[in-house]
This record gives sequence, structure tokens and C-alpha cells, in this order.
Amino acid sequence: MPGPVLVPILGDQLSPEISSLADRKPDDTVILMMEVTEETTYVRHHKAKIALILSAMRHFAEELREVGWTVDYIMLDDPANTGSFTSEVARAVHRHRARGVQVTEPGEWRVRQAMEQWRTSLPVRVRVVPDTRFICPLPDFYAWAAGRKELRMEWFYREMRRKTGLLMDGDKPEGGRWNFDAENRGGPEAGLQPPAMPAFEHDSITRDVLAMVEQRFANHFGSLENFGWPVTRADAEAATAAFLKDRLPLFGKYQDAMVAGEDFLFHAALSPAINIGLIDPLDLCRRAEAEWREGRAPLEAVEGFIRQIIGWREYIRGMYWLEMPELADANGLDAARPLPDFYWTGDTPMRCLSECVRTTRDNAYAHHIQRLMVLGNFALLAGISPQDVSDWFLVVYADAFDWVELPNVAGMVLHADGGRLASKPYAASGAYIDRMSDYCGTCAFDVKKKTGEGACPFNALYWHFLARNEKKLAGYHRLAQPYATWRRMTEDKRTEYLESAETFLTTLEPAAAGWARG
Ligand code: FAD
Ligand code: DLZ
Ligand code: SF4
Repeated sequence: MPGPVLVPILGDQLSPEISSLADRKPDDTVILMMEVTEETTYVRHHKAKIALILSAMRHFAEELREVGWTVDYIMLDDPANTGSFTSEVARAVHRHRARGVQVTEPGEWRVRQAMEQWRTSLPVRVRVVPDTRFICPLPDFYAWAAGRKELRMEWFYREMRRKTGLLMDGDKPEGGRWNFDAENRGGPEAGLQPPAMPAFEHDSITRDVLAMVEQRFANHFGSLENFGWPVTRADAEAATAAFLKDRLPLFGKYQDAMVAGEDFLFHAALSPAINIGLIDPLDLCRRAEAEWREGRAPLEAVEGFIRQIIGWREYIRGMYWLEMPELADANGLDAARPLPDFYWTGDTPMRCLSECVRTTRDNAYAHHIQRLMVLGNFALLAGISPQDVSDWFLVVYADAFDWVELPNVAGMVLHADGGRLASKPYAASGAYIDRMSDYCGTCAFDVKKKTGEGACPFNALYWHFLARNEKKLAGYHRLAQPYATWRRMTEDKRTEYLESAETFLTTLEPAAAGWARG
């Protein structure tokens, strides 16, 4: 009797329709799920991210068993656990006398490299199949990118609209425009009251995982006190339904707003569940579209939301595989300053940064504008090393996987890729943060003051950033105006900005070693 086919399912492949199972039958297949120290510690993930993935993996194993699959589940504290995907797959091939291995391609370059080795290190045939949960298959993305001088999300997004038929009226976009971004810039109006987030009870699986993580990963960043991420398909469905009903209608308008203490506002907070496979992204977009078609949410909100998923998310994933492995070391603006300590401790008088680090620590979450325009913008302006910034973003968010975190950090935020992903760096002074948040009112710094003692550090840093990168950035059409303003300033004014920024930069304490990689 030939042995079964072994199907390893990784911690971000928790979908019943995962491609590795598509042509398998339960009586001829053993599914292998592995909790391994290599994955829990290759960076020192936020405690909540580890808890989310391990609890969701344990629940998914139960879901698979209930419908008849055989699941060999290796727990983290199993004394026989050898600690890595590679060694655990080898052990399982032997244990089950498997006749072959079939696995869905992983999300990360690092794991893909390991999997390529399986072809020679394992004594059986290894088949790696494409991940069909993405809307744009990688070969299609490469074909789209080939020969284009400039890669831009907006053009790719239109292709995805045509391909999926989402918000299309024949071959035209619904509402006559592809993009309603201009309607999505509402600031933090007084009295803005987002609806409460859905809460999920912790069952015994989640309670066990939380206790284990608290004990075993005690010195990792982050708190488990507020742990509320969906860990089952049912939780994820409840989170989706609550978002579509309560928050989607105002998602567009307040997408860019930041309010102290309101950690989720009108955002979906669905990225962790989407990324690990508890929510199908295309199905989510179809349900969002139905909210508009049935008159329950405005077009600008639904278009904005769908653009994030079929546009940004798919574009980012394509760019990751197109640009790796070089992207991991990219440093187009030669930024070398170490990450400041306050990214871990939150201990800074800059209210915007302390508040964004606070929600990151409490929830393993910050919304897009907090990541891009506060945490990311500061790192860009201060010239923090892209590898330090990327490690931080990979550690601290529940939704962080290399394929999505790295292009966002190196491409969208830091411009380390020389402008391959985005048409200009999203650099901004304090005025932007003041317009889009309520942080500045209670900050130790004065956002209106440009230089000297008590001035908002973002103001001088903004000009310092432009001045020190003038050779590389002055030719960018979209930066022509700020460079013209810089050149119109008097020599004294420019010196004042540069000296003020330099003085501030000397106050930054580099982070203690060991927070991200131990
Ligand atoms: P919403 O604002 O409600 O958006 C809806 C969905 O759109 C998200 O759930 C997500 O699936 C998708 N989306 C939106 N923007 C992006 C984007 N730029 N890239 C990919 N998907 C997007 N997202 C991650 O999933 N993992 C990461 O590790 C990650 N790192 C980031 C790092 C930086 C520096 C920046 C600027 C952005 C990063 N993002 C990342 C994108 C985005 O910030 C998060 O997807 C979003 O904040 C998740 O919260 P939400 O579900 O409430 O999103
Ligand atoms: C992020 C993560 C963590 C913390 N732990 C595990 C684990 O123990 N087992 C597992 O299968 N996956 C884990 N993951 C997710 C993996 O890192 C992710 O599936 C790969 O990086 C995919 O490329
Ligand atoms: Fe941030 Fe400057 Fe506003 Fe303070 S004044 S919250 S440092 S933008």
C-alpha cells in the first residue's frame, strides 16, 4: 500500500479552500500543522500575533477534523518537536511513510527558499502549488509589470476592477470615476463616535494559548490584555458582518482621520483574519459592493474599501515577489540612523508618536494613516535604517507578514526602493498630522512653531529630509513645489531649519538591542 500524501498547512494558510487540498481526498491525505519555534521567534513577534496564529491554527485543525480530514498537529511544547518547518516535515514524511508532499506556496521569501530545499532534502516528490486566494496570480502580475517604465497602483487597480467586475457598469466604473479618494479626507470632527468593536469570548483553546504565550514569550513586545482578534471562521464572519453594517458607511470619509483613544475608528480591523485565511478577500469585496448596490453604504466608502484590497493589497503582494530578494536590503536614500528607543517604549513627548506606539502595544494594531503618516513618516524624515524600521513593523502588528509589511515599509514609506512602488515619498510636516488628528492639542510641542525650543520636530525634520535628499528627489514632479519653496527661503531661514533638525536628532536614544531579533 503506498502511503498518503502529506499536506503541510502553514499558519497563514487557514482556509478550507487552500489550493494544497483542492485535489486531495481525506482517505489518502495527512494534513500536517506545526507550531515551531523558528516561526515564533525568527523575529520577536508581538505576543498578540503569536496568540492569534496559534489559536487560529488549533481551531482550524478542529474544523478540518470535523469534516473528515486526518490532521497531525504538532504543539509547540511537544518534547519531540524539532522546531522548524523543514525538520518537522521530514519527520512527518518518515512517520506517515508519505509518498509525496503537496504544499501551497508560502507568503514569505524566507520560507519559499526553505521549501525549495525540500525538493532535494526529502526522499519523496514535493509539489508546491500556487496560492489561489490572491486575485492576481503572480505570473499575471509579472506580465502586467513587464516592459512598463513605471509601476503604479492606480493602473493595476483598474485592471483588477475589470478582471473582477467589482463596481463596474459594463466596461465603465460605477459612478463615472475609478477613484473617490478626494472624498476620503475627513478630519477628526469633534464628537466623532465610532461604533463599538465586536467582542469575542475566549474559549478554552484561546485561554490555553494566551496563558502559554504570556509565560513563554514574556519578554516579547506588546500586551495581551485587550486580545480580541477573531480566531475562528465564525468570529471572522461576525467581525465582517459588524464592519459592513456599522463602519463601512463612514469608512471612506474618516479613512485618514486619527483620534486619540479611538484605536479602530471606522476601519475594518480585518487584515489579520484576511492574511491568515479566515476571510476570503474577494468574497469580502463582493459583500462590500452589495452594501452599496442595496443602498446601505455610499459609493465613495465602498470604492475606497475595495481599492485597498483588490488594489493595494494585491499590488503590494505582486511587488514583493517581483522585487525580492533585493527589496530586503534596499536603501535608496542611504538612511542609517538606528531605530529610536521610543518605538518600543512609547516614551516620547511627541504625542502623535506616543499614542501610535500605545495602540500598537495594546492592540497589535494601528490603522493605515498612523502607520504611514506618523510612525512611517517620522522614520522617513529622521533617516532611520530601512532594515530597523522593517523589523519593527514585522514584529509589532498582528497582520504583519514579510510579503505585505516589507513593500509597505521599504517602498511606500521609506522610498528605499528608489520609487519603484510609489511615485513620491509621503513626507509631511506637523501641519498634516494636526489637520488629520487631535494629537497636537495635548502635545508638549507646538505644531505651529517651526524651529527652536518647543517647535514640533516634524517641521524642521521635513525640510532637513528634503535638503539632504535634494540630489535624489528634486527631479520628482510631485516634489517640485516644496523644493521651489525651499529654494525661495533665505539662507538664514534654511540654516535655522537644518540646525533645529540636527539639534533634535541628537536627542534620539537608539533602541536597546534585542527587541526585534534576539
Ligand atoms: P482598512 O483600513 O479597513 O483597509 C481594508 C483592508 O485593505 C485591510 O484589511 C488590508 O487587507 C487592505 N489594505 C489596506 N491598505 C493596504 C496596504 N497598503 N497594503 C496591503 N493591504 C492593504 N497591512 C498588512 O496586512 N500587514 C502588514 O504587515 C502591513 N504593514 C504595513 C506597514 C506600513 C508602514 C504601512 C504604511 C501599511 C502597512 N499595511 C500592512 C497596510 C495597512 O496599514 C493595513 O492593512 C491596515 O491598517 C489594516 O487594518 P484594517 O484591516 O483596519 O484596514
Ligand atoms: C507567524 C507565525 C508564527 C508566530 N508561528 C507559526 C507557527 O508556529 N506555525 C506556523 O505554521 N506558522 C506560524 N506563523 C506563520 C508563518 O510564519 C507563515 O505561515 C510563514 O511565514 C508563511 O510564509
Ligand atoms: Fe506630533 Fe508635532 Fe503634533 Fe506633537 S505637535 S503631536 S510632535 S505633529
